[in-house]
Amino acid sequence: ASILKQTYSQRAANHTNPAAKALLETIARKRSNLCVSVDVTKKADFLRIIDVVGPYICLVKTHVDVIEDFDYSLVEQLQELSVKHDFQIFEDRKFADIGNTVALQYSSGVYKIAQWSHITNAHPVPGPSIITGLSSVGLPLGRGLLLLAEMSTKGSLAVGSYTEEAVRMARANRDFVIGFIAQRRMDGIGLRDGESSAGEDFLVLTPGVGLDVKGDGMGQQYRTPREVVLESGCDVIIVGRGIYGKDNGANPDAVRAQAERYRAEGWKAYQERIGS
Ligand code: S5P
Repeated sequence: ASILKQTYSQRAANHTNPAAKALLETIARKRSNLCVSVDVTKKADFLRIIDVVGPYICLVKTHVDVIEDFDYSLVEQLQELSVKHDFQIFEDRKFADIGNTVALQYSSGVYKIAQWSHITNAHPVPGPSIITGLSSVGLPLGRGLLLLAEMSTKGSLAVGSYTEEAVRMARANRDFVIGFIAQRRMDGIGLRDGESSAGEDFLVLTPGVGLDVKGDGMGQQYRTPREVVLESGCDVIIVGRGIYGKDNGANPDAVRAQAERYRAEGWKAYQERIGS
């Protein structure tokens, strides 16, 4: 059956990359295709929000470099929460440099992202060598990479042949590239004459998801979980401010209620998509 109609469990069984498999299994086990994006600048806010939303999510997306009081104990506490609540971790690093540099940025420095982040992402703009660099670090650790094939922002340049080339780069590196940050399914995009996408199953993780507002005044554009999962065939909804709000998640009951709401909407759209 087309990937669109397969369950997350069926897809997990056919994946060989450990990060893709673990994410799909977590989604199926927790009945949640919700990834929360926790873009706050204080450790205490970060950990409190994750502890509250933990039961409702498959994945936590971080921007670890915005945390002002970062120290490595934060990573350990994040890992403890990921075990307690059974979710995967995605550092949204958006690598974009030459292979040698991204390998250093991924493995080293203050954050040592490859040590703790199951999934990370990269802009395809440097070409295939960015995958070579990142996979030299991440593949031996069982990590997975997402390519930014499209963006949610108004006026994004990641369109047309850029998006097609991103999919071709992924297709040529299926051991490490597990999918895309994009706004729709990428199946069949960029295929040349005689090529087939049979056997491919790229995950599509989609940011720019919100139920109450259409944008943020800084170029972000929001669509609903239903538009993203049912109409556009994406696999995971990424929600940030829609869940933790304007006050860095100060009210845990409000944060929990939003997480439950987005989880329910995302799952309903998926069930409708697979026709169950
Ligand atoms: O195209 C994109 C790609 C990403 S990874 N658009 C995005 O918004 N993102 C990220 O998703 C962005 O960096 C932010 O962390 C999150 C969206 O946050 P929200 O508060 O607008 O839901």
